[in-house]
Amino acid sequence: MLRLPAGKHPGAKRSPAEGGQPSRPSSDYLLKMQLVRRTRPAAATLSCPTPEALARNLSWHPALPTKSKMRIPHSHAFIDLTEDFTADLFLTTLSASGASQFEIWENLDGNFSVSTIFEKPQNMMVVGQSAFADFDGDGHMDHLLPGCEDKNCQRSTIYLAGSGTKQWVPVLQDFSNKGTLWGFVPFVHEQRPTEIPIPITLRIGDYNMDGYPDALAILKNTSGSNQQAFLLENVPCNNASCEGAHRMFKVYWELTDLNQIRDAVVATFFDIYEDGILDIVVLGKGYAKNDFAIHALKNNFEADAYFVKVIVLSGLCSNDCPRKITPFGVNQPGPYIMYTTVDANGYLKNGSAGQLSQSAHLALQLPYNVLGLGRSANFLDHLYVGIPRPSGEKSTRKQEWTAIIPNSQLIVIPYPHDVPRSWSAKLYLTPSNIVLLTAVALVGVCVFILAIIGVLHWQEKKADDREKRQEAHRFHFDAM
Ligand SMILES: [Ca+2]
Ligand SMILES: [Ca+2]
Ligand SMILES: [Ca+2]
Repeated sequence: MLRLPAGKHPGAKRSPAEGGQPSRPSSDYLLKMQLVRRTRPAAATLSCPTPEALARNLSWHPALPTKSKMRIPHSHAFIDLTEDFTADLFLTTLSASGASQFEIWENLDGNFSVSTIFEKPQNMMVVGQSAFADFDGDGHMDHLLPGCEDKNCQRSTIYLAGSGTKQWVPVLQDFSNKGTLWGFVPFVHEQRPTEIPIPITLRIGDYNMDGYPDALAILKNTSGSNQQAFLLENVPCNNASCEGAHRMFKVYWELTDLNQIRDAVVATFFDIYEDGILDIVVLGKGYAKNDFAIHALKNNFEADAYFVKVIVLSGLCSNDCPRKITPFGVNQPGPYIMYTTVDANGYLKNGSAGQLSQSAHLALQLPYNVLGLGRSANFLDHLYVGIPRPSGEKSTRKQEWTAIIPNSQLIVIPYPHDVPRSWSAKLYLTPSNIVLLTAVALVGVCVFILAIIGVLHWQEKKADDREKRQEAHRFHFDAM
């Protein structure tokens, strides 16, 4: 486990000046927080070890010798960026000259060592939060960076740095629709304490399950005051500037349901119906002042596309795992998931995702990963899962499963952590009409084959009888 010094922990309290939540939130907000807190202790005392017990096992030690200052607001991540299924550390820091830069600290033999430092795109003035997704569907993690080329975000851009490259390729530059120019909402340090400062953020999810992750972004009308959530679809590149990435984002300007939510502040994906299809949750300003309302939009996308939903648990018990109890635990940060399959045209297809790689500044990542498979109903040939490992441990913690059925949910229990071959995976299938139709078709085919066998058998028996009669007839004739 990585341990950061106290105060630098992602969960540590931050002052509003550092980009944390304001010290005096609105009364509604406070009320909700109190309600949540009140319900917590009862559940916590049942399953968690006492704070004293935890304190006994924890000790602080330096993990990284970085001298760079951290950028505020940061967008650090804990995700595998070196294709070895072990989470590395991605840091957003400031260079000596004060420019925004990115550091990748690779987990090499159990120790974090700096592998790459690279700068932001040259003309980017406002830098948003980095997001990670396998944008081009090659099985390796890519780095998406939204931002603006001027202070007021009149010219917004989303850049992509492909896996292993330091080269920035723009994947979305055109933010105009019917003469109206839209742009990201820049992060403002000094705001009224009633507002929550949120950096420019892309929230990732494959809403149409084609295997290419799409995104949700909040844009504002640069000439007016309207602010809305927009869906950005990942489509093949159709202009010269994004050629290096092969893919680009296309903004859905005319989605009535999303457009109806005025003054959207946060938008993210969530599988509300637990059916593997990602729905959308939008936080918008309510009708009353300083009031927020949560809107949920059902994704009624009904294409014949397939998915696999993977959740990697911590594989821990609250105390020592008593006998016969499966150590489920909760979903842990840092696992990396990759699949290989064959698409409808017979070509090899990959996809990958990291689980819970970011949390601060409302990253609002999914607690699981929904990997779109496109229209191919083929089995997943291989599904690899790797989890982070503690400092000093040299062997990777990675396991492979084969022949995973599409449209299923896989729950991976990595217990014990250091013996990947003992890890277990539970597969849950969602019974749907298609399953019933398949069963009917299967029974129908069986009955049809049985009928053919029956007819053939009957014909053969008839032929046998005829032959026997002829034989007997010939015998009599010969005897004469
Ligand atoms: Ca790695
Ligand atoms: Ca990729
Ligand atoms: Ca997609």
